[in-house]
Formats: sequence, structure tokens, C-alpha cells
Amino acid sequence: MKNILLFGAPGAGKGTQSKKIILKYGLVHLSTGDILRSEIARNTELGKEARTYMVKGELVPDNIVIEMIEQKIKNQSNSKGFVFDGFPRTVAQAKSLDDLLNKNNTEISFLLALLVETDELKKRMQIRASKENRTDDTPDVIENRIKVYKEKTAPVADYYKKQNKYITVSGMGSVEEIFAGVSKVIDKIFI
Ligand code: B4P
Repeated sequence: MKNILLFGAPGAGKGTQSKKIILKYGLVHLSTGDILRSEIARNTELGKEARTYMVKGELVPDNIVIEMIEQKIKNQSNSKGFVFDGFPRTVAQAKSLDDLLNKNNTEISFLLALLVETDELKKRMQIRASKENRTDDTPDVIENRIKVYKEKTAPVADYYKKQNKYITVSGMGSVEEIFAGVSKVIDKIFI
């Protein structure tokens, strides 16, 4: 299986690039952010709990997201592989994902980090706020999400560096320019 972990700060373009990767390479998209927003929209118990964290820009507890991902992987076990978008966001989630994939006789192929300057991240999320009305795209919450990213999520990169699975690509420029860089990396590894 081809399992790509798309990594980056909030607003780095993980969702945007994931959608293009799955179309080109026939992989399954697993975005914990999208799954959580869908739970919120359906007003499920999980959604109600997740919302209390997301509106503050905090991470949803590990046990909730790990269970969600486990279900999704089980349901799609015959796929060619996954693009993990926004997961893992903590080292505990990364360890659980490795265990889960090992149980299915597969592993993360590589982590692809989208590198974007902080001012550009803020600009993109402010633009998204006006288009999508996301409750976590207000200035205060954006600041907190970037802080949480540095404290809790950035160490995930070190975890995969130790496994020699860490690759970077520029996340600056147009969506198509970035996707050209992303495709180059994927083609080099898989073809
Ligand atoms: P996510 O849904 O993962 O949101 P994100 O990190 O903000 O977005 P992403 O990087 O995907 O950016 P996008 O492509 O949309 O998470 C939301 C929240 O859910 C988290 O804060 C957390 O509370 C919770 N959560 C999710 N996963 C979790 C986990 N594993 N554990 C715990 N909690 C979890 O791009 C951003 C904007 O920029 C878009 O409007 C896009 O159109 C624009 N854009 C993209 N590329 C561009 C480019 N090249 N140029 C200009 N604009 C661009």
C-alpha cells in the first residue's frame, strides 16, 4: 500500500493538496478535520464533544481521533493506500497509527511536509474565514492553532525523521505550482 502522510501547519494547504493527490494516484483521503466537521454538522455526541475543542483551536483528544481513524481504515482495507491529512497531530497519534498500519501489514511510506511562512498561513485562513464561515478561523483562534501546532504537532515531524521518512516540499506559490512539487516527490518514490 502507498500511505502518504501530508503534514503542515494549520492552513498550509493539506486539504487542498490531498484532494489533488487522491485523484491523480487513486488513493483514499482520510482527513480528521473533515470527519470531525461532518460529525459536528450531524450534531452527533462525538461532534458535540469535538466542537468544544475545535472552536478554541485546541486539539480533539487523541482517543477520539484514533478510534475514528481505526474505523475508517477498517472500512477501506482493500484500497491502494491512504493520504492522511491532519493526522497524526501528536506523537501519541503517530505511534497509534504505526501500530494500526502494522496490524494491517502495511506502514507509512513517507511524511510530506508542506513548508509555508507564518504570515501566509494567517492570510490564507483569513480568506477562508470569509468563504467557509469556519468557527476556528477567527484571529484569536488562528493564533492558538499555530501555537498548538508548534507545541504538540511539530514533534511528529521528528518522530518520522528518526524513521528516515521525512520529506519537505515548498507550500508557497500557486496550488498548481505546489502540486507539481508534490507530484515530483511522489513519482520519484513510487514509480
Ligand atoms: P484541519 O481541517 O486539518 O484544518 P487546517 O489544518 O486548518 O487546514 P489545511 O492545512 O488542510 O488547509 P487547507 O487546504 O484548507 O483541522 C481543523 C481542526 O480540527 C484542528 O484545529 C483541530 O481542532 C481538529 N483536528 C483535526 N485533526 C485532528 C487530530 N488529528 N487530532 C486532534 N484534533 C484534530 O488550506 C487553507 C486555506 O488556504 C484554504 O482556504 C485554501 O483554499 C487556501 N489555500 C490552499 N493552498 C493555497 C495556495 N497555494 N495559495 C493560496 N491559498 C491557498
